Amino acid sequence: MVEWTDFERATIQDLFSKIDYDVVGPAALSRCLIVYPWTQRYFGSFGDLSTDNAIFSNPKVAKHGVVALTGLKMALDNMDNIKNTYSALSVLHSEKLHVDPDNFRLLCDCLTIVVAGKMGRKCTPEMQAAWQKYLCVVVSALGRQYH
Ligand code: HNI
Repeated sequence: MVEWTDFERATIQDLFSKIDYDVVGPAALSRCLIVYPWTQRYFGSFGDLSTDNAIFSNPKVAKHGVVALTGLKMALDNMDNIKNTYSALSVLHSEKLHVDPDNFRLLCDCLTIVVAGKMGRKCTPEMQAAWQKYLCVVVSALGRQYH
């Protein structure tokens, strides 16, 4: 089981409480689809992803950005049981969606850039370390059902 300090728990809670899901979720997923265009291959049913503007204004991308960000927050209420929290989503992404698990980290990195961009200098190295640890643990849990 992953150990969390009080500072880490409080920092992650605080960061999530300051996130505007409807802005940050779509921005992170759009960024991922633009910077790592091969991630578009999983979203063939989402319509036009042919240009940066098409991605930014695609309502399905926006909606799914919020879904993924909400999914990332699931662990917040289950910090001592993160592996089990993601077992169903891990099976879904591996067995049904066939998403290469390397992509989880790419999306999380895009999310970190968006969050850090919004926070500016308020984001300290210690806060970023706690956030990064949380995302790493979630990514590991999401990749757990792959074989
Ligand atoms: Ni992901 C569906 C959570 C990364 C491709 N994804 C979901 C759902 C959640 C979710 C929640 C909805 C499940 C349901 O309907 O039961 N995804 C997450 C989380 C991450 C993540 C927490 C964290 C990194 N997903 C990714 C990545 C990709 C991805 C990196 C591809 C590059 N996900 C998908 C696809 C779907 C999906 C594709 C189905 C979308 C749809 O609506 O058809």
